[in-house]
Amino acid sequence: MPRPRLTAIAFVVAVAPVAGIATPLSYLRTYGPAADPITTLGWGLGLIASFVCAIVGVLLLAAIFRSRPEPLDAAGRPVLQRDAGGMQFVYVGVGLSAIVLFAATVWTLITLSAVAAVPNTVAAGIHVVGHQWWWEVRYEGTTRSPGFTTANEIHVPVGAPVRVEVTSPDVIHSFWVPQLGGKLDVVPGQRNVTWLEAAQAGVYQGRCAEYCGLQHAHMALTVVAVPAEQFEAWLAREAADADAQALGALPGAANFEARCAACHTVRGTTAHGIVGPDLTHVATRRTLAAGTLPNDRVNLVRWIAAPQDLKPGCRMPRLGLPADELDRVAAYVERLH
Ligand code: HEC
Ligand SMILES: [Cu+2]
Repeated sequence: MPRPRLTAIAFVVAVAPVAGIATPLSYLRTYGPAADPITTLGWGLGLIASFVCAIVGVLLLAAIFRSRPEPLDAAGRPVLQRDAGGMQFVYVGVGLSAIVLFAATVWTLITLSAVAAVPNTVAAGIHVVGHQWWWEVRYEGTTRSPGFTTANEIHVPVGAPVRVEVTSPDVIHSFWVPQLGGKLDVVPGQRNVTWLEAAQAGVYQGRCAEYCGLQHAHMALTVVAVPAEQFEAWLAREAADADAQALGALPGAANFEARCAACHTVRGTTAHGIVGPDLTHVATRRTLAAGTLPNDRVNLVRWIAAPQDLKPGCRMPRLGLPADELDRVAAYVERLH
């Protein structure tokens, strides 16, 4: 093998694990009390397992290479040894393994109980519905803000727990934001509950973690953690209806109503569809179609023109809009902030 390639491989082997910790989907470094105990446990069990492997390896090598003089009888012939002893090592080994495994079990149970129970007071309650292949996100109403529905992007206040309840109308999905919490299966006919808490402001990545059909790989979600005041402001903005009057005056309003309203809701207008994501404030989201595309004008036009090219099999059909209508509808959607 040529030298540069060897160097490259060595580099990847050495750097990948370190770089891996820094990737947004890595669970090797987490950012909050719903996830940290799991990470600590993971590293702990990993270290224990490595240590045990090392000890066993060393003992094995010692047994292989240790030379013992073969016992001979008076005439110089090898003596057949029936029982050379050594069972005590087996007892000691089994005993030590049992202690280590028992300790690991207890540690696991303690970790589970630390992360499983939702804290008594939470800053918000969210109901997440896993659809093929996007996330509907319903914020429960509070005394400060009425409930509302959005999609694919969850906002949370920094340093406060948020309760997350998950359901599915179609197949099994799994809700996973590795850096903020454990995985939770999303099972039709079942309400499962977990929680998230971000200790630091930031944007965290989530994924569907249970294969759920063709576009499973394009079923991402984003969690945006911001200081409490910013979170309250976001809640108020998202809970507000769209400005129906301003929207109604846009040239694309009638086209949207005719082509899109059967599947999409824009609160405040006559669009009440529930097949696809609520679009009331879609222009404020970072991505389109569950992380498939960054949300900008070019991608919005591409998406509306040909969702089946960008996310084949998704539940938004190719609508075949003529170019001028496409432009008007895109301009309308862009105003949904
Ligand atoms: C038959 C139902 C249906 C129709 C009609 C429809 N959509 Fe969709 N739309 C969906 C579904 C389902 C999704 C989610 C796709 C996914 O991410 O898998 C979606 C996603 C979207 C998204 C991305 C939303 C987000 O939160 O990321 C936009 C924007 C959008 N549609 C705009 C439109 C516009 C504009 C029209 C009319 C020209 C339209 N849709 C017509 C079903 C529909
Ligand atoms: Cu999935």
